[in-house]
Amino acid sequence: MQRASRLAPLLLPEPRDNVKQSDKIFVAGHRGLVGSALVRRLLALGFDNLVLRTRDELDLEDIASVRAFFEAERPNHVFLAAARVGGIFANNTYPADFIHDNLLVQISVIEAARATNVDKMLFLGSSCIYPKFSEQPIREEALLTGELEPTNEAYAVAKIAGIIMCRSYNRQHGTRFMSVMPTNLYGEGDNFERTGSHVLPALMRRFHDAKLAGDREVVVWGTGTPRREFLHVDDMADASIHLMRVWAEPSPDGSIVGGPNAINEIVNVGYGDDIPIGELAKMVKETVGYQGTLAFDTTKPDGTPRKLLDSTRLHSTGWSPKVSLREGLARTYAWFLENHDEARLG
Ligand code: GFB
Repeated sequence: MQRASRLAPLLLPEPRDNVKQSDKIFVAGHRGLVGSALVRRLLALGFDNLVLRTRDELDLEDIASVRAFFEAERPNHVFLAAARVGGIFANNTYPADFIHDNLLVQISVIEAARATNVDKMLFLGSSCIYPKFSEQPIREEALLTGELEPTNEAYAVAKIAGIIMCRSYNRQHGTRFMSVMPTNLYGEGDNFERTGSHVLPALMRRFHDAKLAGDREVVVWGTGTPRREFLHVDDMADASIHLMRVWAEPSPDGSIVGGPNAINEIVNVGYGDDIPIGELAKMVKETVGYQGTLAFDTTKPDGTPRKLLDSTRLHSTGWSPKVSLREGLARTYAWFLENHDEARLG
């Protein structure tokens, strides 16, 4: 596959006004971890002309319903934050669901956005769709240069298809559909169920339950040696809105931020450093106040050994993260305690 930087656009997107506070913005997946943070941040920034639909109100996998919704609402901009997501166990156990559901949502929303002339759309990829053994830190150019991590190959192929679909629509139809690649996200509104969740909320739930039950030991999956980078979801939301407003837009000197082909260039959104899972487990243990010991179940998969992102491209636009892991863990646990019943406990 040709690199986006060498892919000359067939049609150049028309420069349009930037994102205005009066513009209508559709946040697809607004009740999820990223979607709910996007709504909080957009409202805080005065973007209050939001159109939101729950899963019961709009089935994003239903192509005809999504098209009818876009025809009726005609949003100016879209954050495509809806997806079937999960941790290593969920991805490894339900690959058909991950590829089927994510492809359908992407096809429905991307095509409807084109057909109704959405000004700009931001699509969410993920750091786990880079090759398993990418050179660290991972640059955007690494996409599609090597074997994928087997445990989440189905999800990765679906997300890569979404990125290529956005690029293809931009080239053929002159749309402005951009893709960002977030690292592992966590925070208020996360999924805390025992097996299908990501590592950070899964461990927080496990230490919490063990503390209440007086268990002497908590099991951590794998060897604890893989390293992960964690970005708080409020930073992710702020970076996404920042990029939607500046990336591939004219800068004061008249150049296009990110270069003439920026709309087709993915942008990594990372925190900037990573830690071993074993270290994370100790930090979560301290946050929860659990006094017992850790044990590692090496029958469980480790997954990708490391996936630290190179976020130079994002930092070149003047953005940097604000929430440290220590602070983010404290905020997440406080939210969990206040919202224990609804924290998607499975
Ligand atoms: O967040 P996670 O499940 O997914 O992290 P990935 C998995 C790592 O944490 C592995 C270890 O090394 C696990 O062995 N781990 C330890 C645990 N204890 C636990 C636990 O209780 N639960 C979980 N889930 N892991 C995901 C992709 O990869 O990254 C998704 O599978 C998504 O598609 C996400 O893209 C961002 O970070 O390995």
